[in-house]
Amino acid sequence: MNLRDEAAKVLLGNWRGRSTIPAPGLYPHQWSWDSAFIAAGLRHLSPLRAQQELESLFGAQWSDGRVPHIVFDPSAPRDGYFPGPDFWCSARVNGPAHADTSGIVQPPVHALAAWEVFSSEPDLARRRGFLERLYPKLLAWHGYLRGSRDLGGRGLVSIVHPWESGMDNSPSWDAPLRRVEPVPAGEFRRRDLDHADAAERPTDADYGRYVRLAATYRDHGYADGLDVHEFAVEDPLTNALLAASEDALARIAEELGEDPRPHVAEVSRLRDALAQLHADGLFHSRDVHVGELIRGGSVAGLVPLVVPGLPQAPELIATITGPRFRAAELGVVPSFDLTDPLHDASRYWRGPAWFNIGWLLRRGLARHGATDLAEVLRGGMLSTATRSGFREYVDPTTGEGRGAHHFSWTAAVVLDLTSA
Ligand code: 9WN
Repeated sequence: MNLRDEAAKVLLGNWRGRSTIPAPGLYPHQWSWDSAFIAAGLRHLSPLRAQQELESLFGAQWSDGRVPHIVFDPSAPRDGYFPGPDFWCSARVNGPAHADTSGIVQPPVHALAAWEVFSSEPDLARRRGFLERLYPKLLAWHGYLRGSRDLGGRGLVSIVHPWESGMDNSPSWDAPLRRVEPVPAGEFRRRDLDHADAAERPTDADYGRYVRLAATYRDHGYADGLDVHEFAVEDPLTNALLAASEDALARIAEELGEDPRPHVAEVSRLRDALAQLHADGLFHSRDVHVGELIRGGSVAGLVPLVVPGLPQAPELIATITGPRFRAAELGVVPSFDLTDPLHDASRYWRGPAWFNIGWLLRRGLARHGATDLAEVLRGGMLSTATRSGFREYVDPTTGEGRGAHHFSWTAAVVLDLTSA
């Protein structure tokens, strides 16, 4: 079987009728940012399914505009994933009546995916009113982030849980998490370790902190405010993806005969606001409670490359090829600085390379004229995905597969990179 057929097999196998699970076993529901990456790959197999993927996610949008990080599949066992629907749903006030969802969010990459999905089959999308229906929902989603999550008051979105970053276990969260009292390991049952190696997943103490933060948010009815959120961090990846998605919204608005100018202005505003997070050749998160940057080498700090017209792009390109990330040599990008003692090549977001991030960086590099390096990453990701067999993440120096098998966004990225 060739690579594209194998990738297609993964995506078709993980399709659940209206959406795609990230991977069998470990992740049996629909995840928010996974669905965006999946849709960008699925459009090459079935433009209709790609549209449905985003439509089903936004079908579970809350009345306050938030798009939940998990939409639970009612046909999957209720206790198959922890924290499941029984944990999240007891206190929802704005959640949809027809679906069980979590109450936190994930990075806003959806408008970008929606534009890609539309562009691959515009006639079908126009016939189905795909963008007409999605555009107001995307506006409400971005409106929630801008309106309820500018916790630092500096024009940047704050995430309120490490899971909201999509990079749950990044060393960037170590300092703000240290202030959080973990829920003792005996008071909940992790299900992830039934499916994955403990050495490749977060520790029990960190899991206890994740549970504490989520339970506190839930117990406040998912209201936002610095008094509720013990963890409040301005994350460069979230804000950069919001800017890239606003750029996509400008195109979507044009297609629909709406005014694109507010979106163009928003890209420029976010680009300026992001500069507050820039230092030492990349962007950093900022701990809102402490008022300081969390210095360190997370790959999240390179993702602003996706922002059009980013003035710091040459510095980011120097950093991605330098000793901290060695992207030109490795063909993939580690999730954390290779020279930092905290780098761990196997554990989750503390070092391994991930395909969704590589996909974003490749686009960003091409956008800023680094086409040779973009091509190196394309080749590196394709050969690593083949060798590792569509794993969730890989050791960045050996390419050895880690985490879940048959991982959907890995397959989606392969399909997209082989269709370019
Ligand atoms: C918590 C589904 C998700 C991804 C995240 C990744 C991991 C969940 C977990 O899996 O997070 O949301 O249980 O660890 O970190 O990026 O969306 O693939």
